[in-house]
Amino acid sequence: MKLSSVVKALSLSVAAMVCSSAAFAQNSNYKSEYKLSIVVNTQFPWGKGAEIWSELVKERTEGRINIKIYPGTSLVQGDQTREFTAIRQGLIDMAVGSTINWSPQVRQLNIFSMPFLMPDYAAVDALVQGEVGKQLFSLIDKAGVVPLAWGENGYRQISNSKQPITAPADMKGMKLRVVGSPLYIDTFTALGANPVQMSWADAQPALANGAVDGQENPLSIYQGSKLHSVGQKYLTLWNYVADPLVFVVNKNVWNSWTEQDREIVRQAALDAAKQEIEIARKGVTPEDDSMLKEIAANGVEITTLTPEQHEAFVQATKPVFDKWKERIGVELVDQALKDIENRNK
Ligand code: X2X
Repeated sequence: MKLSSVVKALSLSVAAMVCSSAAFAQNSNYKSEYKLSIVVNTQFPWGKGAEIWSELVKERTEGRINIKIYPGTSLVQGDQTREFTAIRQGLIDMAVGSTINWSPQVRQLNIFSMPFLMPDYAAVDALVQGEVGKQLFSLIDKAGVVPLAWGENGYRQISNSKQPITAPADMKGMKLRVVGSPLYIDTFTALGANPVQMSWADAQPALANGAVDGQENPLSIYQGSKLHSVGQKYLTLWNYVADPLVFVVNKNVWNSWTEQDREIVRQAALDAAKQEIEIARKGVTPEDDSMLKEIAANGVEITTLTPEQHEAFVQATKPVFDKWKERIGVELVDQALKDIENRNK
């Protein structure tokens, strides 16, 4: 063997050793299981989205990435407002989370909770798929969490155990459970109600024992949680806000994966989110009102607002909209308004 070939053979085998040890290091960085957090369980569209994502990832990575779902935000003892911080810190590896629950840490996510900003699904789509969605993803990323896809919890409708709501006056003094952003306290205070912030875990017993009179949530959550059985007999469809979901991964976990696996996880999130949105929109529209029919069949009185009644709620919450426009960022909200205006063009 010539010296040059010996050197070549030697360097090739050294290169091979370096490569395989790098591959080994990479694989040994992989955890045997990744913890994925969600608020509700896998019977809900939200949870189904997480389940589809997990299954696609397992299948497409041939088991290299194994996801275990933790419903009930159990990794933060049910306190969903601490979920984002726990993802950032690595206590949670992955999540499909609501923009509402993460808005204490990323205040711009409050944009979806601006009262009566988004009149229809086309408006929601225009925001998440457009410039606003892009900016929000960049803010989530800057906060240390890798965002991959937009899903949907849905339009949040109001229910209560006292009486039909057709005007703000009907809500006077009503004790209503709201989610963990102060924007909701402002909105319901402006409407004359008495809002109390609590986690979803605490809300269900509070509804059952009458500590609170009502709540607001998408119909899939209302129905899946059987809220008619805890006295929530009056339901008003007012489409005042909708909360998108975000499919995310902790940044260190993300960086520990090979580029190929990152691409698989991202594509799986996009595919799962698309399916999840379809599931979330089933049965709750005038074209397909099967879930509304099921709810009515349980003896629930469903109220749909006339345009005039709707306008009274918009006017009553206008000062809240203006106050939060400043807090969220005038530019971002103006971008949203522009995109909504142009949504059907
Ligand atoms: O707590 C709620 O109301 C829920 C389940 O919709 C969210 O996590 C935002």
